[in-house]
Amino acid sequence: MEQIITTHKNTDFDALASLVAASLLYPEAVPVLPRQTNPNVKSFLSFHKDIFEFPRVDQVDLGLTRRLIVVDTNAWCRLDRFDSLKKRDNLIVEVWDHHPDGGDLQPAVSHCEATGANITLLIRALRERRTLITPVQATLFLAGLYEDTGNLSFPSTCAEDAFAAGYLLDRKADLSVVNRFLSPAYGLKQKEVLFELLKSARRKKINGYRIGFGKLTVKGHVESLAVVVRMYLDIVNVDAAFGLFETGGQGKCIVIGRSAVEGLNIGSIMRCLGGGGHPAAGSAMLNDVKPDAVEGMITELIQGNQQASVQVSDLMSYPVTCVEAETPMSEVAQLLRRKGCTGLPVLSSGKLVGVLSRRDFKRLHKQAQLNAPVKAFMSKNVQTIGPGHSPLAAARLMVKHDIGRLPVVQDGRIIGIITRSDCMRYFYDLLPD
Ligand SMILES: [Mn+2]
Repeated sequence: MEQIITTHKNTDFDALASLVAASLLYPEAVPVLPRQTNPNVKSFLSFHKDIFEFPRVDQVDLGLTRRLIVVDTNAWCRLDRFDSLKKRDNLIVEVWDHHPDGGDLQPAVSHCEATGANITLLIRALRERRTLITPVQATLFLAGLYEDTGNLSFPSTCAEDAFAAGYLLDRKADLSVVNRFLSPAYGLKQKEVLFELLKSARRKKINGYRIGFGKLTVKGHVESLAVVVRMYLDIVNVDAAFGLFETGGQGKCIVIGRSAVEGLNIGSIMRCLGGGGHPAAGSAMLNDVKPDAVEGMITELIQGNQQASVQVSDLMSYPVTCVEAETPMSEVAQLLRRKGCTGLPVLSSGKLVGVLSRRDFKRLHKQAQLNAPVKAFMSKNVQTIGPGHSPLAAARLMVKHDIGRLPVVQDGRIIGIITRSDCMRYFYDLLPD
């Protein structure tokens, strides 16, 4: 076979959809499926046997292959039995992938972009070429699109994914079929795993994020562990959950991570552990490591993760106008008016002792009180935050204590102040570059 299209092992719907779409774009090429597909894909394929039939990798001759088109992955190790092509020098590799970090395929032709689902990239190409697709194809493509974007809800979803979904519905994609095959494979075995995970559930606070770790030894092969971890995340109500599965006797640890918040990138954590994934979901397989050690590694990665992403120190304002504790209220009122701010930290011999906000002036009843020192009216229960924390941690603290600003303190000194609107601006992506 001169031209071959293939995709990653443990083929999911996005990968299968991309394989089928690529076969429309490259009619001369033969689509080849890895031997392992995930359980939902397996049942979809057996149901649609007459429509989607592909040779498996052990049924094709790679001797004459000169062009390899790879979809939904960028790494040799995720392909099934294509190693013999690795060293062939007249081979042209072409890649369609939406995983943001490059793998080692080093394609001559690359169609890579960070979209929520890979199928979105292929739908764009099919539409440009005005290739019509059948309702059955549209249904498969939509299953892939929904699977990889969590029904368009994962933070990695982009506008084009949603437009592509609209196009597929217009092409008569069947939602009841999509739902039937996407409905998670949650059976008796999965239920047992979930119950055990919940028994061992541990919640930890790491860098302002609530993280759940569930550890379990599983005997033999349990399918759909990712579905279980997703349910575990919802039930224990954390920002991210990790299932650490020791497979009995083989000394292997399977790690599955799911995140419900932006800023905690599961994919980059998993890549550090030798695996891969997306911002919201990923997995890795480690050899000869105990789950406790893996938990330690993940904890450190989440702590380190903050260094690479936006911190409170990037959003805070400085220098900060402060007042001394003895300053009369009349002067503070003038200062607030002049600076146009709604609150000020109060210092006593350089140390933060309180915060005065505009609201506190309501407690002034007599004119004479304007001569009283600010320390009599300030609130002394001061919440502060360190410069290295995440904007999310700052926002949480403000919501919890119903306050609009947090002094940023390092080594006992105020180095800045972060306000609710600083956080809002960040979360709504209005930060200037
Ligand atoms: Mn994908």
